[in-house]
Amino acid sequence: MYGLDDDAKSARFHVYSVPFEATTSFRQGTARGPDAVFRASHQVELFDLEFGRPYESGIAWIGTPEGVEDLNRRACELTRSIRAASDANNAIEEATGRVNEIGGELNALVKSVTHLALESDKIPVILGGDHSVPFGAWSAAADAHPGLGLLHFDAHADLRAAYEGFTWSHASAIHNALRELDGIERILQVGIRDICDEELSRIASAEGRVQTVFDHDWARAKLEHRDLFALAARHIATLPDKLWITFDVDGLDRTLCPNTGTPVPGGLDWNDAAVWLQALARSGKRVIGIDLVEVAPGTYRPLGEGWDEIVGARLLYRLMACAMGKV
Ligand SMILES: [Mn+2]
Repeated sequence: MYGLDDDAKSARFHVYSVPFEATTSFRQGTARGPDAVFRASHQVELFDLEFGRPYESGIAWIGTPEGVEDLNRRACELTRSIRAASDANNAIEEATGRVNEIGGELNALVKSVTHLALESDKIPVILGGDHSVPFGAWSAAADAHPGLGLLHFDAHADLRAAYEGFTWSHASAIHNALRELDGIERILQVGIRDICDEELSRIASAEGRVQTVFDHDWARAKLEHRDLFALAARHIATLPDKLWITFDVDGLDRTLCPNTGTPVPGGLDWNDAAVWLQALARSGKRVIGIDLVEVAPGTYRPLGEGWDEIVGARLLYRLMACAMGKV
């Protein structure tokens, strides 16, 4: 990956590909994300003017854990049949139950590889796939480091309970983390601009466990020429010392992810994201794991061939720089 030849033993970062998108609700394609990001990584300049030299820590591409592709194929077939049905019936209910079981199996698989990486003192990097993919990784991380913080970049709050009947829906990722993972102490959400009433109440009832920086508030701070670095640093300071970063690429402006599954107008531009990541890298917090989800290489190419994955590969590189803490 990134044109490096690092072996798994010496590399600090272990990158896992998890091409799973069973509950994608609008536009498919993110299961092809990991391979596309891998290919695009070869075009990334290893010296990053702002973020230094993440490659010095060693980045090893571990590949796809055995069984993931099969789970994805089975679950996608079931979701297709559910969506094709005109009304609810017993068969649909049964198929939905099976999708939920498959989601549980995927969680267990991702949890076990993440656990292995953490145990051998590596920084696991999970490349999705949709936003349901990293739940198992967060679970392993929360077990290993109770009191963990989650830094969540996204257009969506992902606080829906069992969206469309799917327990492990991409739209329920943070809801599930709050409900199931006591080891996650606090969540900071950034870029959020698509949210329903139920999700807003969920934030309120979490009593400070979830803190949300809405996109419109960030945009206003920009217009008012406020000190964005200080603003980001203040929010990051409220997180625990150990963090997992979960980055849904649709938190970025849509021009940076034209083929992602559920795009929303607005969002962080490239340099806004850099401000957040610089603030994080300089915060003294320790990043113990990373996931990047919802990158989709598609056929809509307003900015030329391979744009979604070029952005994904560069973003992932910077996320790893944050985990090195040297910027
Ligand atoms: Mn999203």
